[in-house]
Amino acid sequence: MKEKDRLKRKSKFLSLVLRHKPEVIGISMDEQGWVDVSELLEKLDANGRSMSMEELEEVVAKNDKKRFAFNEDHSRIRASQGHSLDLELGYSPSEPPNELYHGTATRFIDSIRKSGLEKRNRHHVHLSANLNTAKDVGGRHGKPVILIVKAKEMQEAGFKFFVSENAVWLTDNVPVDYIVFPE
Ligand code: HQG
Repeated sequence: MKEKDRLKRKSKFLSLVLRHKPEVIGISMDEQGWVDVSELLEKLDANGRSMSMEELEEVVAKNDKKRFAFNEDHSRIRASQGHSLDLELGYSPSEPPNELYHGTATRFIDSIRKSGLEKRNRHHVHLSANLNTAKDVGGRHGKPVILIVKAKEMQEAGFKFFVSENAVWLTDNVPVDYIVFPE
């Protein structure tokens, strides 16, 4: 297997464990999503998914979206965002730029026009300050379309925004009034 594919496979499995289903390897996670690194390595091993500390460091460092973060002394690790588990990540509210972008697929537009942006299976609605990122995110679901979110206006109306450690903007939901749809 190519080096890049090997890392991607490991990263995908880590996403499963750290964002969605820690129970697949029976690991305990605290309420902010952190797990103990030595327990993680042990349990990966026990479940036929062995990884050395060097490999784990490599996955964290080379991951294309910097999805995972260590604590200061690298004794604990967590996913920076993207969870479906009900956690309290502990990010403080931040002041968003005037506009943020949400990439979605054309087939969702009618539904979004009715109910706004919902978090669906995830913990938050994910927004980006960067158009290209939004386009890529939308392309995962079909023909991409970019929605503009009037983030500053939302915040002024009392909605909270958070930025994850890897620069993804997070909010609870986006009502239709704050979305600019393409013509
Ligand atoms: C859509 C990736 C119908 C929403 C990316 C999206 C991101 C609605 C889909 C992160 C809707 C949910 C998240 C409504 C929202 N009606 N469809 N009312 N409201 N939707 O994957 O934002 O690679 O849960 O537009 O980089 O695509 O995992 O969210 O299309 O940051 O690290 O429902 O996932 O990061 O899909 O992606 P997702 P997303 P990772």
